[in-house]
Amino acid sequence: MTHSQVLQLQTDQHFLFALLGVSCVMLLWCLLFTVVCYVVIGLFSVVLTVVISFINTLGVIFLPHPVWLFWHSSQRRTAAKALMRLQDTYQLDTNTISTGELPGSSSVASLTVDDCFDLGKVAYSEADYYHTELWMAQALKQLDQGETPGLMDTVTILEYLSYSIYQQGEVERALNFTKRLLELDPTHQRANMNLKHYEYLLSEQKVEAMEEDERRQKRESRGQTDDLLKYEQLCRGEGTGMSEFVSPKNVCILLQTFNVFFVQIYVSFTEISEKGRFLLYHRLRRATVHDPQTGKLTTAHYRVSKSAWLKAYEHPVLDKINQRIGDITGLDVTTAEDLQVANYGIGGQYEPHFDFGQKGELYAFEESGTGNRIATWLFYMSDVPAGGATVFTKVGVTVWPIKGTAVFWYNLYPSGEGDYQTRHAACPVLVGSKWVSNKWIRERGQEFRRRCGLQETD
Ligand SMILES: O=C(O)CCC(=O)C(=O)O
Repeated sequence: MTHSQVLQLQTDQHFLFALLGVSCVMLLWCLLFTVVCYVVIGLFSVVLTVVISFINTLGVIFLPHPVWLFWHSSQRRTAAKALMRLQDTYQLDTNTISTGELPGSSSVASLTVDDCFDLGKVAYSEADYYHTELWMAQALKQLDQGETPGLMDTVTILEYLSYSIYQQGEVERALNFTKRLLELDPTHQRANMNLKHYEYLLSEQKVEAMEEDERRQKRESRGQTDDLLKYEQLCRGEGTGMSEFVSPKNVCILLQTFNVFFVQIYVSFTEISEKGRFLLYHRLRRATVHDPQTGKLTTAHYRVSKSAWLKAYEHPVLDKINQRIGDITGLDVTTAEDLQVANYGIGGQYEPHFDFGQKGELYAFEESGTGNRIATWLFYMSDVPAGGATVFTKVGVTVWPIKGTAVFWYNLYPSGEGDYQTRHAACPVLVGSKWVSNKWIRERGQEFRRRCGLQETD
């Protein structure tokens, strides 16, 4: 080895050592940076908590806790909202829910004071003072009955309770709960301020009795539209039921209500119920709706279920089903959509809607070239212990899901115009799980099977 080669080797070695040294230093810096970030974020959240608590003590009558809401996991919030939806739809009182004695359910799971408080807090975060009051009152009731609270204390519950009552315009009741709070904690700064504020309002408010009445009415209907009120009413079975007409011998039972034509049939495809579920278990995804503005598929709070599509070639039974639907309805099913299987868990629902694409709406059906959804075949693949009916809000009909039955209706008049009497919905499941499948039959292919009428509504 020459002298210059030895020198070169030494230089290379030095270079490698230097590189190693720099890498180690950089690694250490990265580690240090991570630790510092971790500590800074931790400190920041502590400072934020202190600042919020301080702001809270300054607050006069508000309970500005919006930042706490970031601590609520989104799943808890979603579950809490679903529970309140069930509570409204089925007019369940908080005690029934809290004790877990739900209709159709044999297992009893009860809620603790803290659970009730959490539900109230989710409602509070949505400025839903109606449910805040209900759940805080339930938490208080359970405390009064001697339940030991985990994290919550009576003062905090009373504060939320009185504030939500105040927000609903019932100052006198809010005042009474504030007084009760002050008996427990006479130095409570915000409650003392609120007390003065409520007393002041009451001295002025006597003349507002009528306004108060109006507020109460508004609160009771919770700003619901007639359509949604009807939906809830029918979900509770306060309408014309259909199930009592169904006979278990494949007999079609017809009910002609205005222009809507229903048939609930025992088709006894138990095979599809079992195989369909098996085939789809891993394919189910959150169901989507068409955004009428963009024409694109999107998820929506008013449709809560999981669904997937089954192609006819995936199992011989699917072919049989298509044939059978075609035979029963007399319609051409070769242009129909694939079978959509849907599963609704507890609280799962689909609020009132039409299956057909409406005029002026951008809808995906146009792309397929097979026309609008002329008819719907809805197949019940499971029984549902409580809730989960299909309801027709315009004609006031409730169809209870019975495994092995199907319901069929035309969405369009023979003229091709949409029939607005077909507005329908899937009620929230109260207990159990609901499985259905839909076959949407299209206009193309029906030209000689269902001839056009001369009038729009023929
Ligand atoms: O599940 C139901 O009862 C109704 C389903 C429905 O309306 C739909 O998927 O369009």
